[in-house]
Amino acid sequence: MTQTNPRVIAQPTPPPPEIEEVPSYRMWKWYDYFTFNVDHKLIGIQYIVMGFIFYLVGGAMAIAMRTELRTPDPDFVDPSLYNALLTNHGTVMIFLWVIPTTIGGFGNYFIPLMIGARDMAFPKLNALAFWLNPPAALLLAVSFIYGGAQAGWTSYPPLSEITAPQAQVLWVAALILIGTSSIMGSLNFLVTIWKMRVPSLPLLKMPLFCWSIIAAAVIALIGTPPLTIGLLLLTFDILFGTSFYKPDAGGTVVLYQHLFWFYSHPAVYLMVLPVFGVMSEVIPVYARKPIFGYTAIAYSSLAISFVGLFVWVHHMFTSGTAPWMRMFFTVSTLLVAIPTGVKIFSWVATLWQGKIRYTSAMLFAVGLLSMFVFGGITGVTLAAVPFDLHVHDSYYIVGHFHYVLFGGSVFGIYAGVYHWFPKMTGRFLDERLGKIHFVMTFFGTHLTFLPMHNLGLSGMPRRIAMYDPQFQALNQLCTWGAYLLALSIVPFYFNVIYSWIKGKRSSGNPWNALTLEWTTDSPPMIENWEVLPVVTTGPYDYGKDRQEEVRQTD
Ligand code: HEM
Ligand SMILES: [Cu+2]
Repeated sequence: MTQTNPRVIAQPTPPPPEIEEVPSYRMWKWYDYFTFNVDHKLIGIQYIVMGFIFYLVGGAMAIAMRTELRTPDPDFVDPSLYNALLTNHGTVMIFLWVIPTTIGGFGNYFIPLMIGARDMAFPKLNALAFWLNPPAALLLAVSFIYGGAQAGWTSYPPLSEITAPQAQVLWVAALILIGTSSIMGSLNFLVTIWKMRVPSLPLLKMPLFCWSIIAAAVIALIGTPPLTIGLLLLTFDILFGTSFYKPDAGGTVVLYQHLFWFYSHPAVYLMVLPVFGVMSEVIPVYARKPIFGYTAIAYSSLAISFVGLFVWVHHMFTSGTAPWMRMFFTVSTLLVAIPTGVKIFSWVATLWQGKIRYTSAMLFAVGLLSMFVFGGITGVTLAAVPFDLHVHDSYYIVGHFHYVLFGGSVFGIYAGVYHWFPKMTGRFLDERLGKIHFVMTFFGTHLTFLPMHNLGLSGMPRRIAMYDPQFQALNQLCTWGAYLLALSIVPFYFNVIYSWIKGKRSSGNPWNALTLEWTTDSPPMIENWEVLPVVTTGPYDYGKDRQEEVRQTD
C-alpha cells in the first residue's frame, strides 16, 4: 500500500502514472451486486447504479414533457398521461435519483472510509434499507397500469383523492417504503460517525462531507415521520372513507400541506447538503489549498438543517396563511441564506489564488457554484410574500428549483463521480469526454431552465400540457435545451461504462489527497484496511509544510 508524501503537495499534481498491477485481494464479483450484501462499499455502489438508472427514467419523462410543450396544444401525450409523467418525473428524480445517490451512494461508500472504520454501525440494517428501494420503484411502475398518480409530486388533496385512486395509493406506498429506508440509513450514519471514528479523528478534524451527512441525517429523521403520517391519512381518506382532508366533512386540506412541506422543504436540503459536502472535498484537492473556514463550513451544515426545518410555510403563502405566519416564514426563509452564503464564500476564498487544476470534477464543482448562487438568489425573491403571490405555481418556480436541483444536486453528483471514480473502481474516467460532458451540461442547463423564469414572470402556469400561444417561442428554447441535456449524458454514460471495464488503472491516491479514503487501495479491499489508520493531520492541509504523515499502527 503506497503512502503519499505530503511535502510535494504544494505543486499542481502531474497526471498520475499508468499502473499495471491488479489488486490481489478478494473483491466482490458482478453478481454480488444483485444480492443482500452488508459491505458498505457494495451497498454504496448499489445505490449509485440504481440512482443513475432512475436518472434515465426521470429524464425520459422530462423529455416527453418537453416534447409535449414544444407546441401550445396537447399533441404528443394526452393531458392525463402528462399529469402522470409530471408527477412521476418529480417523484423519481427526488426519491429514486438524487437522495439515494448522494446520501445512500456516496454516504455509504465514503463515510466509513473517511472516519477510518471497516463498515457502518448496522451492516444488516444498511442492506435492508437499500433493498426497500427496488420494491418501491416497482410500485410506481405498477401504478401506471391505473394511469399513474395524477396530482403532481406534491399530491395535494382534494385532487389526489379523486383522480386515479389506485395509482395514488400505490404512489403513497412507494414513498412510505423509501421514507422508511431513509430513516434506517440516517440512524446508521449518525451512530457510525459518532461511535466508529478512529480514536485519532476528533469531530472537528473529520472531512466536511461527514458533517453534511450528519446534517442531512438529522433532517431525514425529524422530517420523514410527519410526511409518512400525512400520506397515511391520505390513504385512509381514499380507501376507508375517512375525512381528514375533506372540508365538507370537517377535514382540512391545509393539514396535508403542512405535513407534506414540513418534510419536503427540508428534503431540498437532503438533496443539496451531501453535494455541498462533495464541494468541500473536491475544491481543496484541485486548488491545492487548505479549505477556508473549516469550522464555519462544518457548523453551517448544521445551521442549514436547523433553520431549514422552520421555513416550510413559504410554500403555502397562497393557502390562506395568516399574515403573522407569512411574516415569520419570510424571515426564517431569508435566514437560511446566511449559512448557505458562508459555504459559498468559503469555497470562493479557497479557490482564490489556488493552483487550480480544471479536472472534470473541478469544472462541475465550479459550475455548481455559479448555478446554485443563481438558483439561491431566485429562492430569496420567493421568500418575499408580495412577489411570491404573483409567481406561485408559475414557471418561475419550475425554473428556480431546477437551478438548485439540477444545477446544484446533479452537478454535485457529477463532481463526486469524477472525483471518486478511481477510488471506487480502480480506474480513471476519460477526462476529454468529461470536459465535453461538462460543456454540454452547463449550456444545456441554462438553455432549459433560464427561459422558464421569463415564462413564469409573463404568467405561464406550471403543470399544464397546453398553453397560450404567446409562450411558444420560449418553450421551444427550453425544449431544445432539454434535448441538449439529454444528449449530454451520452459521453458520460459511455465514459463510465467503458472506463469501468477498460479505463487507465489508478493508484490508491491519484489526486494526492489527504482524507482517509485515499489511504486505502483503489478499489479498497473488503475490510478497507489491513490495519486501521491513525490521523495526524487536518483533512485539507494542502500547501502547509508538514512533517507528520498518515502512519499505520495497530
Ligand atoms: C434532466 C433535466 C430535466 C428537465 C428537462 C426537467 C423538466 C421539467 C419540467 C418541464 C417540469 C414542469 C412540468 C410542468 O409543470 O408542467 C418539471 C417538473 C419538476 N421537476 Fe424536472 N426536469 C429535469 C430534471 C429534474 C431534476 C434533476 C429534478 C430533481 C432532482 C427535477 C424535479 C422536478 C420536480 C420536483 C418537478 C415538479 C413536478 C410537479 O409539478 O409535481 N427535475 N421538470
Ligand atoms: Cu421550500
